[in-house]
Amino acid sequence: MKDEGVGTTITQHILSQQRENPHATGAFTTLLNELVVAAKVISREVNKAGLVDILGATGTINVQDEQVQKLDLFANQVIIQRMQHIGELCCMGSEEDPDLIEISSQYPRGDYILLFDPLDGSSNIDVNVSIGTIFGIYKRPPGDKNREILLNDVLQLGIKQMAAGYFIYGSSTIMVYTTGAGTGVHGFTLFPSVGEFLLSHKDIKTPERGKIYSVNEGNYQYWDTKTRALIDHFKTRDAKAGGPCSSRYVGSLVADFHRNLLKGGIFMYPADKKDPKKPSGKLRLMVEANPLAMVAREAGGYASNGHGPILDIDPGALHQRTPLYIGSKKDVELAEAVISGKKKL
Ligand code: AFP
Repeated sequence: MKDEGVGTTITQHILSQQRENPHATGAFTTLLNELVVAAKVISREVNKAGLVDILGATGTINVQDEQVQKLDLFANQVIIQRMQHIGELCCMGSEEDPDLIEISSQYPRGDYILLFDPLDGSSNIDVNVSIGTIFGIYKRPPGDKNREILLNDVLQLGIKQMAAGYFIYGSSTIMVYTTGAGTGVHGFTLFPSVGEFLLSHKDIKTPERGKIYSVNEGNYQYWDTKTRALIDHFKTRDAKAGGPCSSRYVGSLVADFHRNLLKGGIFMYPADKKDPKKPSGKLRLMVEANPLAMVAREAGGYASNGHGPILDIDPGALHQRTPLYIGSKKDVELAEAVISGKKKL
């Protein structure tokens, strides 16, 4: 991978990673390649979303008298349909489906588990703000491969992810992913004219401390005093400590995270009292926090729930929610110290 430069395709990159692993079977390569194809299909559809006024908004009837499918459901279906036939997955889990998604019996099963949020930031679809797909890949626990896969097999610590990443459908379509273990975080941009993702961001490293804080401050009244003090700190931090920070928040986790990854900063979705049913905030551990936490860690950043690493949380449910503090290491460490009560501001 040392000689890789701009122009390296995602397929070349995945294959060269496979060659560096003497135990690789090619299964993982097949899996990632198919995910890339699914993302290209979603990207094409997202790009058409700007034409809603001409073609009919999602959920309505278009000029051909067809029902226009909601984009998040479309993305969900594309991923399920494309991924289940390759024979490398034993099950999937999606933000859109309450239960595990079984692999249809007509296809062979493999050892991998794919968890994903098909279209994160869906409230931004109709207003042309970047949205994305987030994914994390795990291996089923060793043992009898013919045994039916159970929810417990899927509820693994984030640290056990074999790969994680995201696609952003924005001013261009970008894929960022890592296979962990020091292999780095790499970004690939889709060149529509050639239909390929080409290496554009090699070995991304995030700044240790950033100048951006990203949070929905409309929730201020629902936060506890520690959370309020933390956000006030980022706004008023003195220049010597790299402040004051700028506020940037578009409401698509994947887009807010990506910007902060490249520029440095912290994204926060704290616990709040807005909805008694969601005391841990809004974001989902398995399909949002864990994959991005792995990317952040591999890029030199950190992700915490305010008390410890996201990647060490033992999940109790597929759709478990978690507070999330993620981004530049020093900023997230400070957030953790404040929220856990170790440091007073
Ligand atoms: P939607 O997919 O429902 O738009 O939610 C997006 C999201 O899960 C995440 O991408 C954002 O960071 C966060 O929610 C925004 O939530 P608020 O609207 O409460 O700020």
